[in-house]
Amino acid sequence: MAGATCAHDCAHVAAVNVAACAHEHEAAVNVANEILGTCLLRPALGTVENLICDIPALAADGQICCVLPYAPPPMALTIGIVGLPNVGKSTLFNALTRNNVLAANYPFATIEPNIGVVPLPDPRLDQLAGIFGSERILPATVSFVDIAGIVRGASEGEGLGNKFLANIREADAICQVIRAFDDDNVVHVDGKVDPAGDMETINTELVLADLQTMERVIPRLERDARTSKDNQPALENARAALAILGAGDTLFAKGESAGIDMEQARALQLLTTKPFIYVFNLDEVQLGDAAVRESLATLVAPAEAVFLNAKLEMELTELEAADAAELLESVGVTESGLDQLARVGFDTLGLQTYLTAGPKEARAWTIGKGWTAPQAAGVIHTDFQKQFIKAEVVSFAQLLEAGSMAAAKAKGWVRMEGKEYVMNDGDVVEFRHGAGR
Ligand SMILES: Nc1nc2c(ncn2[C@@H]2O[C@H](COP(=O)(O)OP(=O)(O)OP(=O)(O)O)[C@@H](O)[C@H]2O)c(=O)[nH]1
Ligand SMILES: [Mg+2]
Repeated sequence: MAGATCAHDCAHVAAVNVAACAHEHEAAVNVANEILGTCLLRPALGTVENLICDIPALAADGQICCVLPYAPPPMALTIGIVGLPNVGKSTLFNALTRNNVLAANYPFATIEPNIGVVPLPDPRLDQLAGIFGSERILPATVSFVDIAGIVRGASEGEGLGNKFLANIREADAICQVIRAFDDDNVVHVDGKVDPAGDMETINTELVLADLQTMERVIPRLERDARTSKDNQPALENARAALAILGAGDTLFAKGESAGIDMEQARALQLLTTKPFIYVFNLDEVQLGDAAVRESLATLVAPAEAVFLNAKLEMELTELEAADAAELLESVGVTESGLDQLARVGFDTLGLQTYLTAGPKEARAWTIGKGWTAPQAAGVIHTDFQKQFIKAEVVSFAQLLEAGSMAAAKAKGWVRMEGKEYVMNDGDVVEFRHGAGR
């Protein structure tokens, strides 16, 4: 599946694959190291360890050949885009990633997945680069994976079937695109625009895909449980998850309240354990209509809803920032689709960013909410975490108010924090560590 983004010789990746399959861990690491200088297997996989761990799984799904130019930071938010055919997934993908993959007025225009890495908009970075005179800016990134449309009966082989769902198995969140726009010229696979019905169809197919996974997983867990009593809880957890899926519910919606160990369920590669973000593709009139937005939001609550017009988003990419903002405002919207998706994605997944800056670069790093300073340092380099000493921290707002690091220090706003420090969004940090000494 080497697509338009494939920038590297896939034979290398196949070599890693072969080595990994032969359990020659060291050989695989060597080959991976060789190729990692210039490329990555997937944007979500930042380290050699991850690459190696995921190779057997990726190989099993035939995903091994998708190579992207190396660039992303170690932790990037990856969002998989799903929905019925012809609802605007690829149009949205193109708008988000400023790409030009086929978006066409017929079902199943997309067959192979498209992967795009997008810098996360963060106006703080420009200001930070100004303060430090940084040569370049490195924003955090969000990756989007655009896949083929799913139809009712996909689990039974209808349309393109559901095998391609494996392409979003690595995604952190699932973004479901739902058509609400009316346009007689754009075919709807079920003959009518019906947001609630479409969501039901997609949710059902995702649940059925998980039930198929369970058919493979449960017998294995049963065998494990017979071998050792210690494995019994894992089997029971899977059975409880199976009961939820069997009732037609997603694990994201019902798992936690039913006492499911979601970490364990996630490890079983069940798609519906992932957080869902719902994107309604509205026309311009609907977009400005609060009543329409509210009625759609109630369909998905408590999950978050994003409202946008995919075609308009596409037009926005061709405009200067000020003109784009003006056009959005003219239809009653204050935030672009990318801004909304990134914000909701970060919220849903409990992510935040912290900042580093110097003369070379001003950079944003993605971490979880509640992470400590050493954990945050580990995102830059695992050695920084292992040999963490202290973190010099100032909030972005205070640094901006002071105007320089020296002025912020003079005001006593720059703090020396230790191992227990819990990071805040927008902390500007310099880590002291013993690595490389
Ligand atoms: N009127 C209108 N048409 C749209 C909008 N978004 C997408 N379309 C049109 O809908 C058709 C399908 O768009 P795609 O982006 O290819 O849809 P998709 O969901 O990727 O479809 P598959 O790849 O077939 O699953 C194209 O002709 C688009 O121009 C929208 O917001 N309004
Ligand atoms: Mg498409």
